[in-house]
Amino acid sequence: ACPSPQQVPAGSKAPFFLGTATASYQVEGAFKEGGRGESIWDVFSHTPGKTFEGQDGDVAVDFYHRYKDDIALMQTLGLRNFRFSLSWMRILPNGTGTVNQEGVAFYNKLIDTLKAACIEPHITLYHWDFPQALYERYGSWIDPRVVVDFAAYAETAFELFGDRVKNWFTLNEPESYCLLGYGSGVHAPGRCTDRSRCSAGEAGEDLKCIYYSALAHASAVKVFRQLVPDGVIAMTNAIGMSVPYNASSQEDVAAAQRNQAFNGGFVLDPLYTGDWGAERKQVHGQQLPAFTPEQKALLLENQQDFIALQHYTSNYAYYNKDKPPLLVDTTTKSIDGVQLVQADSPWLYVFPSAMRDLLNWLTQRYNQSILITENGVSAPGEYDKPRAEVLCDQFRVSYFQQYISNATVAVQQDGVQLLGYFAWSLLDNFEWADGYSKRFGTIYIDYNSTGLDRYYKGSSMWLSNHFGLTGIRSGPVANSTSSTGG
Ligand code: PNW
Repeated sequence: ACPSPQQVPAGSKAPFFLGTATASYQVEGAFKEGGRGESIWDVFSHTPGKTFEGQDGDVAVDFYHRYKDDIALMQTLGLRNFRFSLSWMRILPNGTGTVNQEGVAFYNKLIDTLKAACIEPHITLYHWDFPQALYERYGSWIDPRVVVDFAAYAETAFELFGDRVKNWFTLNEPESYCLLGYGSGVHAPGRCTDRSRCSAGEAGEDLKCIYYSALAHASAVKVFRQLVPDGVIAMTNAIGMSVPYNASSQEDVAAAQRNQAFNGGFVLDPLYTGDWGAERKQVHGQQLPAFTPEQKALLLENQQDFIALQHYTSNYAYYNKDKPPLLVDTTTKSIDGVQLVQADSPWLYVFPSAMRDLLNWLTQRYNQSILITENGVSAPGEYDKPRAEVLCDQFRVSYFQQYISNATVAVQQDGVQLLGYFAWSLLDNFEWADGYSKRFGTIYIDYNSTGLDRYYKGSSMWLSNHFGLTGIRSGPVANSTSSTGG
């Protein structure tokens, strides 16, 4: 028997457990194997001009074939928790209908190998790879049929794996896939109103997407309570913190609070109140699809077990008298003129103290415990640098060290209830529109080697040490053909 994977080991410097995370399209590859159906990300990445250098997830980091080796790497680091997502199209190639037994067999092997290694599986049902067959029928998250189809897929997954897997997530970051996939069009399915940039779409689809995502989530939670009564479930949400630019300005403080409620409450307000937040109503008005009394009841009666927070970056917010109050300006330069350090990804600035502020804001607004399901960084220049330099990823170590210590202070001094922490990501992987040019992994992939060889970066060893995990090998060691080591 395995000791509890969520118990904090003696010697840990953090009062919460550690895991690492991945997502199906970003790591699996094997896009035409095992009876897998097509997804919107296959189509999008194969469309010229959509991703960095036209890169795609056809092979990705070949996790589909190499998962045993990767589990062995996790074991060596002492990792006891692993979050991954199911490819909807491996289980239901057309999104609905007949179950593909080969896809089920793959996830059964993955789950059973993890369990044998005393690593707890945490499953995300949907991490952005929507079945193309359903997209062609009704356009995915902008149509009510998605609520029924997602709940049916969720039911299938709970029935198949719920006997062994007790930790579940419904949808990964609706605020990301709705705004990027239906607002700006830079992610699949590439819809937006600007026809010069997108092939399809109309105004308001990003809001419809959030609306149907919230309803699909609640419908899946409802099924979950019947089928996996001893499990826990949540949606994951990408949330940053708006910090007042000038803390002694009442106007900046108020502007930052409005911006925080507007962004941080976008999806969580509907989940916890059954309705849009006041800030959203003010800004979007009639564009917001209204929740009916039945839908409100569905949301309120099927609440998640905790907040699953994905946090990478934050900014300063300030009052601008020339703008409507809810269109708040932000900056990455402090009032003292200090510029926040930029990661390799242009949207990601390092702002560690905002982690503590955010955990407190969420606790005050929703009074829930929190699980950090993603936190991580791409380090400047990692794409081009020689391997030896990338492995010595002091930038990422420093990021983790500062963010985790701020989370630790939030627990120990502010009373935030933090359940655990998943670093993004276990492995370098397909970073969506950025292709392989951004490396979020704590384990390096040599994309030039035929075996897609893995190497520990310093950050994986730092995490293992910080959480008191090095040397822990509680389970039977999985068969490994891996020759990588650190
Ligand atoms: C996450 N932000 O999305 C996704 O869940 C991962 O699949 C992805 O690889 C990872 O971030 C790194 O990009 C986010 O702007 C994208 O704060 C953007 C933000 C947050 C999360």
